[in-house]
Amino acid sequence: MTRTARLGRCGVLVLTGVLGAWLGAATARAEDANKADIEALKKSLAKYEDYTAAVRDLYLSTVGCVHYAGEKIAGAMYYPKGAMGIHFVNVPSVGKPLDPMKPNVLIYEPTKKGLKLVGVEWLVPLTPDTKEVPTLFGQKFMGPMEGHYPLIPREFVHYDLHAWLFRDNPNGMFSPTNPKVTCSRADFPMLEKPTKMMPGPM
Ligand SMILES: [Cu+2]
Repeated sequence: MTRTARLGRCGVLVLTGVLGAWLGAATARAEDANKADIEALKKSLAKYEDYTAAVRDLYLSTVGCVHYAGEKIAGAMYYPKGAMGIHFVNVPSVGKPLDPMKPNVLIYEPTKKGLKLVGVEWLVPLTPDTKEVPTLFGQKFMGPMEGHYPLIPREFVHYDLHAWLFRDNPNGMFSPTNPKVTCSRADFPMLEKPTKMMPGPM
């Protein structure tokens, strides 16, 4: 190897190292920013620990406590075994621009002590104007998929993102189901089939 070639390779290695460190720092900064945003969001939603406050703000119960068996079906979403709980949907906000501080759905788990706020969800309908997959807190939404029948019409093709802000999830904060949440105390448990995926924007 000539001296210049050796120096050149060395230079590339140094450059790669510098770029790597810079990208690493940028990622860490983005993660910190997301963490701060998530903390702010949790604070602003704490009032909904009382579900009647949620109802007054038009987050209305969809009654069924949704859970999944963890089956894998070709062409359908994969939901790890676990529950989503009872969705309280704020219908007027669905289809409006995505607001990280105002999730479209609050999720409650029926417990011995009543309904416990465990998570939130954002819904983005698929429209002819959709150019790309929505993201929030550095997370890509799941979908597009059909509406979650029978509580939501199949025609409601959408993307969604769950965040388990108020209950640890061993599968990660943004996993769609939470194995630590259960519908065993629900009056209306609803075992749902994985939702069918739909074609998205090119
Ligand atoms: Cu959900």
